Amino acid sequence: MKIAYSGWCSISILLIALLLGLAGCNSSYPPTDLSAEPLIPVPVSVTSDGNSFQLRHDVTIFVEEGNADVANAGEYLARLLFPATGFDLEVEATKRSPVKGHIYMHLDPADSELGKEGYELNISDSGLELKAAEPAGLIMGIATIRQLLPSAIESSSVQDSAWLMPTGVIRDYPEYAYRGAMLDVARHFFPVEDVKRFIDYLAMYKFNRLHLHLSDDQGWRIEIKSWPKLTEIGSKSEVGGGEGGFYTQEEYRELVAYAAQRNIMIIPEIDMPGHTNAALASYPELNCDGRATELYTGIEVGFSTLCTKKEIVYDFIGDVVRELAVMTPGKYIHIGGDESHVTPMEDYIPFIERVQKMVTDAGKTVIGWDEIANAELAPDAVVQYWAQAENAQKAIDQGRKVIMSPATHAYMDMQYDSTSRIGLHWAAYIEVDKAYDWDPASIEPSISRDDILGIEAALWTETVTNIEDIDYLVFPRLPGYGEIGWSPSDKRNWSDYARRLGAHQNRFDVLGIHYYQSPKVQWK
Ligand code: TNX
Repeated sequence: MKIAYSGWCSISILLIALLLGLAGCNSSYPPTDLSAEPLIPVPVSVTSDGNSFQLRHDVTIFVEEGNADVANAGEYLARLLFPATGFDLEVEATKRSPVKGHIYMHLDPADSELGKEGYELNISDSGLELKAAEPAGLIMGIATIRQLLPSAIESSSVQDSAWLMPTGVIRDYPEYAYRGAMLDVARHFFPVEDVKRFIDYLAMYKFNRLHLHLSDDQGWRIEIKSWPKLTEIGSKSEVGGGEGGFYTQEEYRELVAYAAQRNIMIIPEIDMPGHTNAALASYPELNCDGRATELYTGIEVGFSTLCTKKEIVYDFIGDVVRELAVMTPGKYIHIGGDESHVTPMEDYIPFIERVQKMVTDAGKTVIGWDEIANAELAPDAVVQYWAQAENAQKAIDQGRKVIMSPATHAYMDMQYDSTSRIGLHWAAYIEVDKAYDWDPASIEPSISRDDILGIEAALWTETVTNIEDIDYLVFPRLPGYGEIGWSPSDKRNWSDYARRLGAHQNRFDVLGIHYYQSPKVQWK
């Protein structure tokens, strides 16, 4: 009753307190300190000049004339800004330099420090200039612009906001050329829409590789026209007995194009000679005893193998590799090679050597899990370290580069702690701090900076059935892997990162990401 009596007064006091509180949270409004922005990955250099730039409905995105990639980047930015701002920004080719009050995007190939993916963003109260030595750098710069705008920019519907960003200069380029994430679509199948959403996540944090684990014991997920039963039979299962699924070649190409627009190369993996039960169930002739296996819906590993002594197995792989190569513009094909526990080593080695040759004959570069380093590696083969440092060492001894995916730190299917609702824990529990706080160049004493092509965080999906599950394991660990791959190690530290990550909470909320609310992060 007492509360009702002082009704209006308490409500107004409450409202005022709330408004003050909101203003307090948002202490820097309008935003004027570029160096205080919680950017992930943290840029190489930021200079602040204390003003702000406002994106208005009448801003034009000017793009350097005569370059289709620059024009595409301009269109990409316009499309990204449209849903939340409602501004239908024009993209216009120009020969001139920046126009006052507008956005200008161009290339400066002479600025070689920026490399393939670096960019320079010059924001003043009278305009925004984004330049790069190559088009990919413009896409990376756009990821930064996005984070400099209010979180509401991530909304899919028009928001009432002043689209302000602080002024200054950012010069930024990646530490590692390969910054990847893997999605296992074999243990559980995920439709095209989910994969696109996953690609969107990668684009936000400057990843440039998506490795799709397209085949395993539980399912074959890519249409191969010359071996149709792979999908007629082998795609129709998944862990736990769901209906499975596969991508048609057309859908796969659609994913390739969607990723490419965001500077992400898709790397298809066909895992062999182990992890092949779905193929062995589809085609009896791939088995040594000539009998098809049953489809498999459990989560054991290491029990299946292609019959490495049969010629038809190599006809099969040749066809698969050729079809994959045609639909994959990116340079890599991943041949798996992990956990082939029932393939004797004396069969495994010649098998891997022969399959590498098929991939190079198809004009592609081989990637394989670290076990493949037991074989003689193709001249430019890349080895993905996940478990055994001595295998990585064998690759380094052969003069090859390594992708760092240490299961103890970079496996997003590991539980955060023993209470995590899904996930495995055979390698470790990986809380957000552990996921972030390691350095690729020092985690294994025998693997040094020069040996490393980059990093990849893997999401195996034995326990992951839908996009909510993906979100829960991927967020908030993923941004950290993005930063490890992009930012120089002397710019990175956990406590500063935990603060920046916390500030991304609003973005996760606006995007409807079902993230794990880790107690390690300083949430807003
Ligand atoms: C090991 S990592 C595997 C996968 C499993 C994963 C589960 C690797 C190359 N092989 O087959 O899905 O553990 O964490």
